[in-house]
Amino acid sequence: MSRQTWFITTPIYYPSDNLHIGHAYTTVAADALARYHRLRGEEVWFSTGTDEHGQKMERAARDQGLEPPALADRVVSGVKDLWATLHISYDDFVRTSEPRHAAVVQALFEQLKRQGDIYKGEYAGFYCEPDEALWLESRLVDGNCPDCGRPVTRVTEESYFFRMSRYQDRLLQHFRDHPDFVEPASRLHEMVNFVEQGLEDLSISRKDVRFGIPVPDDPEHSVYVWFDALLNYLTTAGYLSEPSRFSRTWPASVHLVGKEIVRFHAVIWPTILMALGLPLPDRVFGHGWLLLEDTKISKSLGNLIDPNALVGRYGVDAVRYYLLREVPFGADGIYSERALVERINVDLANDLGNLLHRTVAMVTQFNGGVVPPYRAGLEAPSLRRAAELAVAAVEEAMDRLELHRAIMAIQGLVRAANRYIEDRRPWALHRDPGAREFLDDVLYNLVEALRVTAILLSPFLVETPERILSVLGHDEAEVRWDATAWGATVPGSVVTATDPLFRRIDSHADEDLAEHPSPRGESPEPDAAAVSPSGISIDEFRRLDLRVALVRECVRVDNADRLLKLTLEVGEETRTVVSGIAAHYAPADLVGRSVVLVANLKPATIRQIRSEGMILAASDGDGSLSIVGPWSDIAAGSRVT
Ligand code: ME8
Repeated sequence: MSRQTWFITTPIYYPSDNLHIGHAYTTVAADALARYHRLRGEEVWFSTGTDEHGQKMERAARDQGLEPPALADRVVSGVKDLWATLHISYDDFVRTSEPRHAAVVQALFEQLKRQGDIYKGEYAGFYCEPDEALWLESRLVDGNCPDCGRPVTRVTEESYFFRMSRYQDRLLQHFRDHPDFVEPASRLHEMVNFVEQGLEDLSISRKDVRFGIPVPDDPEHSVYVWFDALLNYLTTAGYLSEPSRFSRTWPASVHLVGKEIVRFHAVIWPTILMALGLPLPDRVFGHGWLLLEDTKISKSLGNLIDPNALVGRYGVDAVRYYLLREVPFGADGIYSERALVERINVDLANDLGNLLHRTVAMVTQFNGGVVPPYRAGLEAPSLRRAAELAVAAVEEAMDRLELHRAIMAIQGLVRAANRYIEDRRPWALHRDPGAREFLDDVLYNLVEALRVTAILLSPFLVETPERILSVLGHDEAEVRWDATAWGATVPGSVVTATDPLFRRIDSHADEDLAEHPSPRGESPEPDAAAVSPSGISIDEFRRLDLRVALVRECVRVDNADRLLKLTLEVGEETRTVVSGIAAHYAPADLVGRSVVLVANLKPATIRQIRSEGMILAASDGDGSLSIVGPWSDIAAGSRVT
């Protein structure tokens, strides 16, 4: 494909009310992807905007005693402020009320009508106002909207139709030829099923909507809000207004959307593009929802969480980090402020902040604040290898839009650097006059690992990378992807002490396991000295009932920073286990994974929860921990012998 620009879009949001954390989630994710591609030296176009027509906007405005344009103006100004607060680096903010957009919609409507893809008929169906979706009776579920389950209203009126049915076979063929067109894969299957049931022609005009784009030559009708909204992607790519940019930018590389609007983007949108003779986007990625317990965070449910307030409380980077790291991108996840605080305390303050603090303190104390020369070869390249692996892992994860995995890879590098300090013990090298050159290498490697970490973090965090680089004596100009190659730190650079990168937030009193950060619940650490040198007999070993268990659910334990409560399936049985691994794993990392359970451990009560066993994990004594599990699929309940 000759396209030169990497083009990413967010949905254009309804400015019917202030946006909430769910909208911030999509937009921050799109921003991280846009920043990543810019970092790689690519030309990027990143668009977002607002969807200002339709019944939903009219009703919201009426409820507030306003006309829709006045409501939109007010909300859009807040949306732009929010994107500034979150440092969203969009290239274009398109409002569907703008003349440049109406021009595109009307021109394309006319083109489709001329070529016979739009015709006038009679619409008899049902309308779901919250989704702005039209349905035939045959698609309703128990008389309600099949997407959201809410009531629908009957609509019978003259309408223009788009001959979507014409494109059914081509669309199915496109799904077959481009298995990455809709992601995650489960959403592609839903779309295939939907289309295989038969595509009907789509009603694309309404008579009772006052604020909409008028149908050319028939202003009694206005263009259906979704037909209007989807075309925003062409408006922002420069269709009509900037043909040369359009040819560089279209088709879009990624339409990032929430899972509830995948159907509009993966079925309706490609058929419109086929009719227009335009190439289809490379990917439609439908991410999951942020939920409050089991309920989607939404405007209509009123359970809003204001991202402005969160940024005010915790800072922009903490909020961005939490949004992108906490939930595997694509899956649903539960929003929790407590989990946000834990991410700040564990990942940002403890792991990253301490690494910077310790490194600067050691370079200052052992070498007068000057980065020492690197004598390649003296020191085993373990940290360099960890950095190179992290760079490759970030590349792979970002190509798959697995943002959480990209951050996990960076976390891995930070932890490797912290382990490296424990391992090499620079303070002991400093006391040994014969180890001077060795110490120099160790200090150099730590500074270098931090420099690479800062660059890797720069798509995700917007203030911290620069701070790290400036503390290390580097400047912002060095933030380029190829600068992640090892060895760019120039010996002789001067490091400067600084305030902590992130301050720990005192959440709650320390919990039970403060002294035992192992996954062993309340059971004491085994006393190594008590193990008989002659070993245990096989019968003694068999007294342990070890079982494969499947993690069905996992949640954080209230008021206990380190504890997770796991619901395990063990054969026919369900067990609850409390485990002190929250500093190492987020609940979403565990659900669906198999672990090994000590099934006959005496139950213990931890934080008023009865814990029925313990799961096994390996730890290396300096903070790393890895859960132990079977190597291949095996039934939950299987005995481990
Ligand atoms: O659907 N979790 O606009 P909208 C995750 N105008 N993401 C969420 C979310 C949540 N709880 N709540 C909202 C529209 N989102 C149309 C789009 S595009 C041509 C037209 C995000 O204001 C997510 O991206 O209802 C979702 O798809 C979008 O906001 C819906 O925003």
